[in-house]
Amino acid sequence: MKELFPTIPSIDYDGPDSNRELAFKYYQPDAVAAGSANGATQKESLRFSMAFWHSMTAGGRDPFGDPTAVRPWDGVGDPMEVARMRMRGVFELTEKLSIPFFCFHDRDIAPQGDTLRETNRNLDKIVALAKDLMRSSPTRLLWGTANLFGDPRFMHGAATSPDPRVFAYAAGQVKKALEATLELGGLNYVFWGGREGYETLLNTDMKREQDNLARFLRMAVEYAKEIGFTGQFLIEPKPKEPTKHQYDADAAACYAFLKEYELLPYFKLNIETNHATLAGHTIQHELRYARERGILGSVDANQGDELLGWDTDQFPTNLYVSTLMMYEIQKNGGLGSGGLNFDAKPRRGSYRPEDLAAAHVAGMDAMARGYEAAARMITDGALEKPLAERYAGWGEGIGASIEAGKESFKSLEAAALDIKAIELSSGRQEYLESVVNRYI
Ligand code: XLS
Ligand code: NI
Ligand code: NI
Repeated sequence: MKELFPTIPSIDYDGPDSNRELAFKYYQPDAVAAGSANGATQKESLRFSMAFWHSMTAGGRDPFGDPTAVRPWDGVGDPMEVARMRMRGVFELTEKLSIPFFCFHDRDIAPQGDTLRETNRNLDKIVALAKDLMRSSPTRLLWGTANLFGDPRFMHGAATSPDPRVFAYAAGQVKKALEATLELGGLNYVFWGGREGYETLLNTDMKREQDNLARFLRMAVEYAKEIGFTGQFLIEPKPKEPTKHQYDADAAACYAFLKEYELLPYFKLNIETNHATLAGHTIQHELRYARERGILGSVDANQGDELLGWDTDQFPTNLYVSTLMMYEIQKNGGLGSGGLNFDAKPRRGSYRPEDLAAAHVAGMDAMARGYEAAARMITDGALEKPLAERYAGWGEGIGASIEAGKESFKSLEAAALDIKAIELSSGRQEYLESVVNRYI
């Protein structure tokens, strides 16, 4: 088959001193990952994924200007032919970059028709092409999802629309997206509630909308069972944008929602870096919160801009952040069926196909380097030892007795009444920050 991206070679490892744009400086797909107990390779441990919507469908449009990206399907008018080229494109690029997975929304990969029936027919054709391409390619599907936010019919929400016809349409769409994900052997299925929220409470029955969202998710669980889809369901928290407030605002809000509606056994979270920062949290906070509750499922790896308050979806290149991310992920025992999906797009000025490849290289190197640093940090117990010391009081005496449930306000008051000064130990924050720096 003719190459779509002839200027992008197969990317190889060139070492940390290399300054070749299209070469890995840290990521060695076939080398054993640092700290791996079972000899897993970096490729198997990092589980990178390419986001179809950013890498294939989007072209760099922003609110002030037209697309800038130069792509092989420019000027090819027929939308189905463009869709076929893009699907071939994602396989070509993931193979050249040693990225084992990709992810898509239903509407990224195939054009809409006049009716859902027609749209589904388009989707079927492209899914068949993807399945065919998989026969001779190592690239696999990390997750599928449905775009329930782009079309004007979703302006007031999808599963949370005040109009039940929209709820029905969204249900039909997710049914089909689940079938497509199953057909392609997808390992997970994602729900990101882009329009599941509100612009103003003046026109919103919040309780009803959340009840309906829970109904919708339950139907998805039931349908998955019916068709034999055993992949992991994931909710992707995000506080706002496009709506003013989204119900899946952050990991804690998702946890409360899943618990309230008894959906916890069926869902984990897909945590995105830029969404964490929009929610006023660090990505480490979101990963930690999710892992401590056993619901850390997957990661959308990107980063925001500290000076811009929206989802800029930049490729993640911050080593400090990647190290702490990888720390949490390794502490979680990896991501299971999840992965590191680059929900990221090159800047508008990085318009060449080579920039798209270079952006992935930069992100993969940052993640690989963070992974290695985190593994060394964990092997040395660099953070664990000071942490254990800080909480040592809970392992003995009154601390152990409190944690064993043997104390009460009365008994504790009796123990406290005659304590004079309490000499606390230092939190040593700056020292610990310097410890992390040493490993990067
Ligand atoms: C948007 C989200 C979206 C999800 C998939 O901000 O990140 O891209 O990952 O619907
Ligand atoms: Ni995302
Ligand atoms: Ni996002």
